[in-house]
Amino acid sequence: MSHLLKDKTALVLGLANRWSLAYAIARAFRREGANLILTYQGERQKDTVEELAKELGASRVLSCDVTQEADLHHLNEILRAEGDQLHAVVHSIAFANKEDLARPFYETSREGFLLAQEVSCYSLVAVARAVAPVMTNGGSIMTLSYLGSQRVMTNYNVMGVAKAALEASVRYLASELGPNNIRVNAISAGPVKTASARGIKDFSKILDVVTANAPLRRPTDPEEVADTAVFLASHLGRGITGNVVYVDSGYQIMGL
Ligand code: IMJ
Repeated sequence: MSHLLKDKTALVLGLANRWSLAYAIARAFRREGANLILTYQGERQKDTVEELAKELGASRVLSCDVTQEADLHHLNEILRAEGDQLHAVVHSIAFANKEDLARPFYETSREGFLLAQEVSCYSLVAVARAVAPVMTNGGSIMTLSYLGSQRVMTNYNVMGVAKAALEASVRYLASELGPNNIRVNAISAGPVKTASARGIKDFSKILDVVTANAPLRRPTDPEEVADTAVFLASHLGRGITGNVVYVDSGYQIMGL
């Protein structure tokens, strides 16, 4: 069996529970021999993530709220103190007020708009700044996106705008970190039933439409997203940066 991430250390941010895409990615990274560092946000998540970390065989679990500059500074210091370099970083973080995903986009408040941008987009920039100095031998930073960044998807609203900014941030970061051999990409996943999708109106209908019309005629499996993350983190992905890779059964190409 190949171990695509042997001797590599990966930091995974945004693992909340077993349904998280970050969980599937961490599992696949571990399968490929990576040393894992996980972060959680807030005391409420601590126990869950520590338990999953044990199960995954992660070497470290750190508290990190990406909206707090002090937390990112602390993350940077811990990574420096570890001594070993970092090779891969997975940013799987997004948030918008629930009301902003249910009412017309033009009713989004200034506060709600800025919150979605801060948590879902600016956090990638802040994380990149915190981790780049420890990626001394080059590396791969990746984030998760969704087609709602490019097309109007019902109720995605303020998140669509945040994902558009996130994908643009990927390109600017890739341009600036490329000379240090740090690659930056996004994986645009098809709809998956995660905690972030639960409670979203008509989510099963959206899944049915994708399944009926996507070239592969099936929904996106978290493990397909995770294997693409392995590829991007590994030597195999060495020529790819600034890209948005669709892992969506091909749905994105369809005009319907
Ligand atoms: C989210 C909203 C509307 C439509 C949606 C989604 N579709 C999909 C999602 C079709 C697939 C899930 N997604 C891609 C997201 O990025 C979700 C982000 C999100 C979800 C919540 C729910 C709970 C909450 N805030 C949130 N913030 C961001 O309070």
